[in-house]
Amino acid sequence: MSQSGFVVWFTGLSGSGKSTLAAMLAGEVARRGVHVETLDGDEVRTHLSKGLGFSKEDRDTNIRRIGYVAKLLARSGSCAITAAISPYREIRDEQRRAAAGRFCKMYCSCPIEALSERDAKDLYKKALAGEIKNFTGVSDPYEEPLTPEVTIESDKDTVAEGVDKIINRLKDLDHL
Ligand code: ADX
Repeated sequence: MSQSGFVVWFTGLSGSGKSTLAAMLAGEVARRGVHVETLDGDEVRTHLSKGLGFSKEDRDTNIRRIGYVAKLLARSGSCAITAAISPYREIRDEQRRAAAGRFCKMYCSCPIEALSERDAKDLYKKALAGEIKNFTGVSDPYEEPLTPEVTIESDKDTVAEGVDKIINRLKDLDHL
């Protein structure tokens, strides 16, 4: 097992399982004796990124802040898990470069139809009705990752299967 820290970066649409997987993964990583911190999108927006909206500019600022903190955590030996939509490829790639390669991208892939059906927070319903503007996947872009380390198919994989896939990949990459 490598001694240095690393970033596990989740990306995917709202409701695609990022936060759930991140929380489960954090438990598994901690169980292996590695210090872990999680930067969850919804939570970050209540303090570190309080006041930011969902324009491209604000989203980029949000992602750069998350990436900056994650990089510092990884540098000091932690596993930093992030779970924000992070819809833009260029900014995600910028965060990968900043983490000097110690960066693993997890893509939570889920068809928009499945997300709209589940829609626990009624966000897709409101977005489709035009009540929420610039909603990712409905009226705002989501750029799929081209080379994620792991793709979790959130409408097919169980949470346990998703976490297993991630843990195995992190072991292959010598992070765990
Ligand atoms: S990101 O684009 O900047 O990475 P982030 O993950 O922080 O997004 O926040 C996404 C969460 O904010 C969603 O899960 C949803 O609950 C809420 N939200 C509110 N408005 C929007 C919107 N226009 N687009 C996407 N998510 C939104």
